[in-house]
Amino acid sequence: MRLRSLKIKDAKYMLEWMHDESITHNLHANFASKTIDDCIMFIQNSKADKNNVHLAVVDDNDEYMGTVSLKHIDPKSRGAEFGIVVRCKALRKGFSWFAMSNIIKKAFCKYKLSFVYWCVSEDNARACRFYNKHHFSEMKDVPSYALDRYKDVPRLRWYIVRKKDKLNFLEKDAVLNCKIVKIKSIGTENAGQLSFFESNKDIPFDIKRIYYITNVPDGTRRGFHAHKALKQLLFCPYGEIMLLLDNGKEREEIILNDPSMGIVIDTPIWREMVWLKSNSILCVAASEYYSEDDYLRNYDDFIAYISKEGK
Ligand code: T46
Repeated sequence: MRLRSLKIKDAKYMLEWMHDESITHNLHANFASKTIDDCIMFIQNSKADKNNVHLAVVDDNDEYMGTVSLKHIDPKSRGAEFGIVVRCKALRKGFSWFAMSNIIKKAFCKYKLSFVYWCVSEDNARACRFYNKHHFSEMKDVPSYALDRYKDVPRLRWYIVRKKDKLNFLEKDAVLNCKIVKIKSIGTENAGQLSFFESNKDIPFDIKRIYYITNVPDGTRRGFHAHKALKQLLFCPYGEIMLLLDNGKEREEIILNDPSMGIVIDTPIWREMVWLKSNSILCVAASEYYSEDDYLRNYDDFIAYISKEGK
């Protein structure tokens, strides 16, 4: 999937969601009367629009799945309103999160904005769950120019993400030398989410061992070691765990709190894990059978090892 400019060929799929009541019932504007010509005009006008960015989120065959937008870009406050709508067939397939996280990254990196905000009806439980799950903050001091746009709409909840927010998806795609991988996840309405990865496709090694750490009280620290050759994927399917990584020169931390995020550690790196919430689960897929000989459990031995090996 990717984001790209809107194309005229997208118009028929745009019209599809506009006439799909299951999609439009939570939207504030009225789309039922729109025609294919309206869609074509919107796509044409979007190219020269300086105040709004509208992009298509498309699948691997370049088929339009929805529109994601930065609207009412305000050059003074450097803020913009986020908006997204996807077709029915794109629901629960990861398109919404992909489009949202990528356009917010563009807002900060490409368009140099400082914050992005949006609102949703308090009655839209699915959207509120989605935004809360991704740790977006509620916006308390909503600017009057934004409130004015929705003055006739009751029971709105406002969200904001700022450039400086420490949200995982805004971070780099690696911590120290360790790649952050997106674990594929498929949601089922009112029935949870299934996540999966496959050896040598999603992670760069064969899996010989899986282990997981459970029943850990919050505040507990574990780890305090590096591995010489072992490659591992670490992920937290439940709860919140801080992973501290140290390559002998720098230390970096990352919070694992999303079942669809994993960290591949495939070089000798010192690691410590801190349980931020009781009973959080740490799962690990490892490239080798258990061998105590592969551990460097003393920090000085770790430094000596990486110096000797030139790692
Ligand atoms: C790692 C971090 C993320 C086994 O017998 N078999 C195994 O497969 C494993 C992983 C451990 N053990 C034994 C070794 C120790 O006697 O279980 C005991 C607890 O292991 P440890 O103190 O190393 O646990 P953590 O949480 O400090 O570290 C573990 C992994 O050992 C390590 O490889 O990278 O999780």
